[in-house]
Order: sequence, then structure tokens, then C-alpha cells
Amino acid sequence: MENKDLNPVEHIKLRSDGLRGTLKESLQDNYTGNVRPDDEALVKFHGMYVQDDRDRREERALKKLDKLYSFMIRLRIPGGVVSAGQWLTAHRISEEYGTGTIKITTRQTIQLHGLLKHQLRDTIQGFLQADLDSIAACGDVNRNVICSSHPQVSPLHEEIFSFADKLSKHLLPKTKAYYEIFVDDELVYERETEKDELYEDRYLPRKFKIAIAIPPTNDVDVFANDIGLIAIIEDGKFVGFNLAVGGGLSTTHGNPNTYSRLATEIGFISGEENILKVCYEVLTIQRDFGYRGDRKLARLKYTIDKMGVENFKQELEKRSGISLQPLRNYSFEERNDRYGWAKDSYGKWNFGVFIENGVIKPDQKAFLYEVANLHVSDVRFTCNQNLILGNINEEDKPKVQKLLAKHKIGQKDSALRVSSMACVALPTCPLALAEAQRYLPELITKIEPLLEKHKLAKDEISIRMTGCPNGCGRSYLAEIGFVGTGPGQYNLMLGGDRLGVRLNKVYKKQVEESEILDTLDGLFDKYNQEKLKGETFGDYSNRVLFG
Ligand code: SRM
Ligand code: SF4
Repeated sequence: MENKDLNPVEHIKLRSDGLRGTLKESLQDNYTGNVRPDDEALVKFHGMYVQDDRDRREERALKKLDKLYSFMIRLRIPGGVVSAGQWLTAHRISEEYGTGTIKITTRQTIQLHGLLKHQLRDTIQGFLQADLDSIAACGDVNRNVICSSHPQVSPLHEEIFSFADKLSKHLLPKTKAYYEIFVDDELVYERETEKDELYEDRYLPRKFKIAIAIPPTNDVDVFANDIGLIAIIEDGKFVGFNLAVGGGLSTTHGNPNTYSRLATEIGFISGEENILKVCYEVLTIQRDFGYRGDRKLARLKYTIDKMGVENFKQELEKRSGISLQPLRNYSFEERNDRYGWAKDSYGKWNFGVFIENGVIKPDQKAFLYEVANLHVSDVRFTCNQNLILGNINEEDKPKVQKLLAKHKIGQKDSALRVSSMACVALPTCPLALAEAQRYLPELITKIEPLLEKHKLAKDEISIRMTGCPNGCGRSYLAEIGFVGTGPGQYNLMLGGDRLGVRLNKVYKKQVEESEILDTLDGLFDKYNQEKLKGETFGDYSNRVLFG
């Protein structure tokens, strides 16, 4: 592709000198809370986004003030597990800087919002001291590798889970810019030591995501990822992964060239070296064949559809020198998190805590602070935005139980609420067209009586909302999905399944709350009367509305 046809972000990457740009200068500039325009794109590769409080835009504009700029930082936590000590660091940093809120994301990590520019270096140094970083948590590189969270589901959890870290490290960019910019001004790395055969100087055309699912659970929504690895367990042993490629959910309203796509399973791979090699070469294919003219059409899903799945597979086998074997059998049976106490196969206890939309409330934060101070558990983030206290010894369980009672932590929410998920949206997300995490809880409170009325209160129907069609809360994989189209308006999406293997479809466009409630009331009534034995709401809607 000729240079003139590249989209503007491609030029920024090429001239960035290993993602440095002028970030050092931008951080020192006291005249604005923002960074320079090129640096806005580059700072993402270091795990941060420039934002502003959209609730306050109007008031500030009236006073002729610039936007109130701040930063969101997202950590890289492959597999989503931190120690109690690391949690305490996140707690402390969130109290010292930012808004005080810790948000668990749909990709098993945490974000802090509202950090001011002059706080970034201290924030990053604080995290680094606790062995945490935000490198490649965003940007056109491989992001946080996610993995099924529930230790009790499989005795092989630890073995399979270790691949999240191995893959994350294997696919990290080589540049040391992060340390030069945010840690020590005096550091200057030899560029030769940063030679990056994977990302070169152009990086990938777009973000890249990998998920590892451990059947029978698909809590990671494996088919929503550029690479999905499904662990195959035979005779109680982990033997390798089925490889799925080309998943991605985002669409753009009014742009028919964009679409959600579930990853296609193309073969089975075994052996650690082979697995790392094959994943690496999927990235090089995307690097070389991905479309760099339009960021809306740059994800691997479009590259694969352009090449054709068979050609893609042949190219992958050629580059890796590894033949993919026929797919192996597995089955998904659940996607939801489990709450309360459970024992893992090593005899350790864990406790699942429901965190509505990943926003840790002050009472939950106080509880977690006290538990972490006991140093008797680790903290695991789930892809459903919840949290598990893991690895608790039998003799330590009573100490945790005491704190659970003191802070009144326990599962008391409806089946619908604990099966819900929403993206951040307003006020920090610059792309939000409608509310999501601030509104879904309220909407659920209005849907709950409808479910009661139709005797469906125990039904774990998955319900998800996103403030725009980017789909960060994976609303396209819900039985009831809402995709924001404008203030107070959503496309109502139905017919998705409960396990994350079928996309939903638009049932009604741009509807407001009263129409949403009327529509669901009618559908719940019909579902209750007409459902087949064992048929979920998603399967019923798919059959009746789109069959
Ligand atoms: Fe996302 C952009 C939040 C998971 C698809 N996402 C954003 C930004 C950074 C807005 C921006 O570009 O300025 C949002 C920041 C909001 C804020 O104020 O914090 C944002 N995305 C999130 C999180 C925090 C939602 C949440 O409430 O948990 C999730 C963070 C995950 C993480 O830890 O890395 C999050 N984003 C997702 C997912 C779900 C997933 O990966 O499982 C998707 C859909 C899957 C996919 O990638 O197709 C997703 N986010 C996007 C897109 C569309 C990408 C595309 O292919 O076009 C954007 C926009 C973009 O990249 O230009 C986006
Ligand atoms: Fe923002 Fe849209 Fe993602 Fe929600 S789905 S966080 S509104 S980009």
C-alpha cells in the first residue's frame, strides 16, 4: 500500500520512534492537561487514554474554559489475577489519584479514570513497584490476554491459565519507550536492542485480542476475539487448543461495510512452542495483509474475509511450518460467573463477588481492602466484570467469612441482574451515544417486575448494554442486547444465545425505555406460554422472531 493511502494513525506510528513521539515534552507542558495530537494516539500503546468529563463540557464551554482533560489508565493483567499486595497498590493509587473508583473491565483487568497528566508518572511507577504495568493494554498491538477465570471448573486451570502470561509476554512490543517516558528521564535505550521483528515500525493495523476458554465455560466469549483458543481436555489431560480466528464485534451505525463476526475454528494445535508460533504468525499475517487505509475496516475479521478462510489457513501453515490438525470435540455449557463459596480441585476455597458492571462500590472497596490486608487470598477479575477471591486455605476461610458478614457482602441480586453487563459509556467515553453502566441497573429494576409477573424471575437471561455500536460490553452476544444510538435510545437486539456462540440481531431500532418495557413484557408473556422444554429466552426469540 502506498504511503499516501495510509490512514493518519499509520503515519503517527511510523514517525513515532518506537512509540515515543513527543510524549516526554507533552508531559512537561503545563499549559494544557492534554498531550500533543500525535501523542494522543501514542499514549494508548502505553495503556492510557486522554478523556474529559462529558457531564461538564457544557458548563465549561459556557465559561469559555478548555475541556477538563484527564487520563484513564488500563493495566495489563494476563488472565486477570493479582496478589493481595497488588490489589492494595491499586487501592492506594486509586485513592491518591483519579476518581477513587476502580473499574473491572470486560477483558479481565482494571481501569482507573480521572488521572491528571502530572500524576501519570507517579501512578505508573507505583504500579511498576508492585510488578504491574499498562504496557500494550491498548493500541494497535496484542492486548491483555484473557482466560477463563473459574478455578473450580477444571483441575487443569492452572496449567492452561499459564498460557495467558506466556502469550502476553511473547507478543509484547520490544520498545522500551514506556520506561524512558514514564520512569526515568535519564534512561535512553539503544534502538538496536529494540529491534521488533513482530511489530516492525508500523505495528498492527488495529487492536488485537486473544482469549483462552476452558470448556465447559465460555466466560471469556472466546468467539469475540481475533484469536480464540479453546482448551481441549482428553482423559483428564490438557492436550492442546482448537484455534479460532477472526472474531470481532464492533460495527458502525450507517456503515454497511462493518459487521460483527464470530471467530472461525480452523484447526487443532498442540505443544507449547507450536501454540506460541502459530499465534505469532497470525499476527504477522494481519500485520502484512491487514487494511491500513481505513481503521473501521482494519481488524483481522475483515482481513480473513478478504483472503478467504482457506487461503488464510494455508498462509498460516506456510509461515509457521506447522500443519493444523482436525478440530477436536468439546462443549460449552455455561458462560455466567459463579457467586459465593466454591472449592477448587486443589482443595482451596474461592469466593465470587458480583460487581455490577465492574464498578466497585465504596462498601465493596472497603471490604476488599480489609480482605487484601489479611493476605490470605488472591484477587481474580472475570470477563463478566466480576471478582473472585481465590486460593484461600481452609483455615483462613473463617477470617474471610467474618469480613463478608461485617460488610454484608453476598449474593442477593436477581438472576437477571447477575447476568448483566454494561460498558463504561458516559461520562468518560468519548464515543458514547447513550448511557450504559449508569443506566442499565435502573432499567433492570424496571424489567425485574415483568419477569416476576411472567414467573421468569429465576431465569438467568443474559442482558447487556453498550453506549455505542463498538460493543465493549459485548451486547451483540446477549440474549437481550442494547446498542446505544442516541441519548435515551437503543437498538434492541434479540436472539443471541446464552453461551456466546450465536450473535443476536436487531429486532427494533432506536427505541426508548417505554417501548423497550412494552416489547419485553409481550415477549416474556409469549415465551412463558410457548417455550419448548429447556428452551432459553434467546433460543426462543431466535426461533420465533428470526426463524
Ligand atoms: Fe472497548 C474503544 C472501553 C472492551 C470494542 N473501549 C473503547 C474506549 C477506549 C473509547 C475510546 O476509544 O476512546 C472505551 C473507554 C471507555 C472508558 O471511559 O473507560 C472502551 N472496552 C472498554 C471497556 C473498559 C468496557 C467495559 O466497560 O468494561 C473494555 C476494556 C477491555 C480491556 O480491558 O481491554 C472494552 N471494547 C471491548 C470489547 C469487548 C471485548 O474485547 O471482549 C469490544 C468488542 C470486541 C471487539 O473488539 O470487537 C470493544 N472498544 C471497542 C472498539 C471497536 C473496535 C473495532 O473493531 O472497531 C472501540 C473503538 C476503537 O477502537 O476505535 C473501543
Ligand atoms: Fe464507549 Fe461505545 Fe465502548 Fe461503550 S461501547 S465504552 S460507549 S466505545
